[in-house]
Amino acid sequence: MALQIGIIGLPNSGKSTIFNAMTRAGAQVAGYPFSTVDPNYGMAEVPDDRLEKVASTAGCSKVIPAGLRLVDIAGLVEGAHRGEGLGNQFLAHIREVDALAHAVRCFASPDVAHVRAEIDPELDIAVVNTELILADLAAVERRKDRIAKAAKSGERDKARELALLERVESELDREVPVRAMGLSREEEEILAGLFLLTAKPVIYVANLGEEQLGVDGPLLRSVRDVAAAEGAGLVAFNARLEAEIEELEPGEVREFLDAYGIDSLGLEEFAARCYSLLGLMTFFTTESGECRAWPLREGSTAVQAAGKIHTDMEQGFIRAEVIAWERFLEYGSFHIARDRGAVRVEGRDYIMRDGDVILFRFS
Ligand SMILES: Nc1nc2c(ncn2[C@@H]2O[C@H](COP(=O)(O)OP(=O)(O)OP(=O)(O)O)[C@@H](O)[C@H]2O)c(=O)[nH]1
Ligand SMILES: [Mg+2]
Repeated sequence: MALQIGIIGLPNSGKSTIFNAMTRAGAQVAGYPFSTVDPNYGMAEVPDDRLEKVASTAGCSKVIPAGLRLVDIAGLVEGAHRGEGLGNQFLAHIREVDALAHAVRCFASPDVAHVRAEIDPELDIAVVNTELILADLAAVERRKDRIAKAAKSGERDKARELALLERVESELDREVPVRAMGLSREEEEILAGLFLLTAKPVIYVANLGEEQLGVDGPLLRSVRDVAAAEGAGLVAFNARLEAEIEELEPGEVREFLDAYGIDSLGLEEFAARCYSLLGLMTFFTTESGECRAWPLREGSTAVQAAGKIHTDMEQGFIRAEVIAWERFLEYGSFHIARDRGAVRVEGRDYIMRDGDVILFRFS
């Protein structure tokens, strides 16, 4: 199963607009709240400057970028943890994803309803985060009840888990998300089975109005302050404009950006940041005229990488022939690089590096 980013936020914050621009999947976008009910799923391409270079060096006619799976989730409102709005149903959808992109409305528009009269990013974020925290508190309490007896009767790991749960509970009570609690790897593993919502890594997406582009205004600053306080990521762009850019011919993009004073594509940065939020890196393959970028969890081995391509490759794995992408460009082909001794032969436990160009040998 590919790793997934869930787009969350208040109703009408622009989640479906972001999703569509990223995936071209054509989800419903509307000026009324709760236009999304069932989640939309789609793949977004992750832009990578290296891919075209590797492809043209290898003489590949077909180029396939790495994909990122996005889930556009229904808007969350106050009381969602008790089932308000679409409540528990979408908390369950949030539970399924690996990381969160939290859309925050900064754009003003009389045509698009907002939960309150004014746009207040800090308050809006708090409404959503409070719901996630309350849902986590409920999950922690349920788990405490379940293990309390075993812990009291002297089961060592249950007693340890209970102590951890109590600590987590008191931090959640102070509105600290689990991701910001500074838990150890071991503690995270103990909690993993609870699928806590606030343990997921987050990137905030400030959805700016056109007039706010290129300006470090108060609304953007307030999103940045929240992100910084949590150690979370931040990207800022105008979702509707970015969606329009996606529709343009490549030759028209620069002019369009200049007209709005935008210096780079927000969605491209967003894709790249989501990718690293998920702890992903990229390797390249160049066989049979097809150059492809593959996403892979950092720290994965060669045999795991082979498994991303095909289970046959994983099961019949013999060896991997590897060269860093920059060196691949220098030599101009696998063949020449191999002749000059620049291609390394690696076994199944080789830890893959970002930018490896790789050829798997399998039986
Ligand atoms: N002015 C302006 N309008 C936007 C922007 N982004 C989205 N909208 C509009 O806001 C409305 C809501 O956008 P959606 O993408 O449907 O919002 P959503 O968060 O998916 O909403 P729900 O699914 O109802 O929770 C639509 O009318 C969009 O056209 C923006 O950057 N600027
Ligand atoms: Mg929507």
